[in-house]
Amino acid sequence: MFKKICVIGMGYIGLPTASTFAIHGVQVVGVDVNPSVLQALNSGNVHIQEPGLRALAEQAFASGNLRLSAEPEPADAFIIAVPTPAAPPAAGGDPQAELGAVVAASEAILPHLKAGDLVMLESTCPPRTTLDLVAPILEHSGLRAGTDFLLAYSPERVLPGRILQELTENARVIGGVTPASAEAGRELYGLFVRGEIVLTDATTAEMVKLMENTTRDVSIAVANEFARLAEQVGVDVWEAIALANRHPRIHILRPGPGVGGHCVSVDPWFLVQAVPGQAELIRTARRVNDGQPRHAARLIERALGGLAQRRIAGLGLAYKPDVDDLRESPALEVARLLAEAGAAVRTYEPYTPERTAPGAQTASSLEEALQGAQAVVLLVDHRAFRELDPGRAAAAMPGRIAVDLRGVWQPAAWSAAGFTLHTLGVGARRG
Ligand code: SAJ
Repeated sequence: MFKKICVIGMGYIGLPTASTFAIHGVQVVGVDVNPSVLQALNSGNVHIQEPGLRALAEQAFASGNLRLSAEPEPADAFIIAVPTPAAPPAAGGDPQAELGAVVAASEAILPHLKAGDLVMLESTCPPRTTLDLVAPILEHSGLRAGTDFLLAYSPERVLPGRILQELTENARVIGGVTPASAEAGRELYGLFVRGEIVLTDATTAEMVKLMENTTRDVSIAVANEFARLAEQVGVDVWEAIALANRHPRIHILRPGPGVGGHCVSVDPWFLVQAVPGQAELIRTARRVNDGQPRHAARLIERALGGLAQRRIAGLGLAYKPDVDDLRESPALEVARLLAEAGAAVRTYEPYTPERTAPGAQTASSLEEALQGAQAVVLLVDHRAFRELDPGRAAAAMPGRIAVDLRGVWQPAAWSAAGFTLHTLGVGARRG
């Protein structure tokens, strides 16, 4: 039934999805409104760093099944995989979902929609978006959603760094505006998904996605709050978490400088906005995690006895280890806060060495970042930084202060190299 599909949005989700369908024999038109994305892909440059993606995209183009276009065209199915960021409204207040790209994609599909087609929304959206926003736009065609054409929501749940594997192996939830819509979605994704495919209604599927990322955000918030408390009461939170996690039903996540990325730090706001005044726990957790970069900056300030004129090497800027993605990165925010307070900050991000935080300088190697530094701060626990030999740091920098915001550096090794190590979540033991 699905001989030809259009995938709208050639980003982190759209490109892997389009390529995977293509190598499974489906004719795919990959659509993006950004000419530079199309240009890059057409000249063989995959603009997203993700293990295996370049090879997959090359295979998809070589198969002849994947081609690119600035606009959708008639197809059996349309998949919408466009960004849905959140931003505070002009008047201020909590961030709100920006659904302009979903509206634009739906409007672009409209002229090509015909009876029997399937439209599948994958972008993370506030509850009821499929029913209340996408369906009415598509019904301008004169066709009825769920009867004349099929409409469903299926959240992507892949973890950056493991996208290709999780795309095929994860369980997939498909919520239709009618059962027939969900069934059509099962047929579509069944072409390559090996995980279980579970059917529900569209709004439940939207909630499922938001609940997953919100649960993660709230869990990280409580870990961050434990870290702040531990610092005050004189406990090592990492030891305490390890011990608590020996309880068979407890799994406390890791504290850190905050929550970043375009998902976990954004999606909870879609639930907060859904029913004003109802989601106070979720809202507070967001505020705790958003306050964590400032908490980390204060920790660094205490370690250095001030920030003005202090020379600081910041290791890593990505939103989490071993990815190149800087979106909503708390590391970036910590570096920005340090620079704003007058410190001379030099950062080194091995995946994107040309990038740095506002007010900071960029280093193109670890040694260059450490040169002249009074303190070295672990912002992101990329593998190379986790395994950093303190002796190498001692040889490259004059200062002997180290700050670990990720709880991965071994105090004994740093102390043996002459450093005083300050770790987030570790209070001075008393009595
Ligand atoms: N983080 C902590 N402590 C932890 C775990 C994570 O501070 O114990 C921080 C990370 O450093 C990072 C942020 O949280 O800044 C988010 O990282 P993550 O690994 O939790 O999640 P993402 O954003 O890379 O991917 C999430 C995943 N969702 C869940 O695990 C519930 C993924 O499955 C989703 O597909 C993805 O969001 C998405 O696209 O929504």
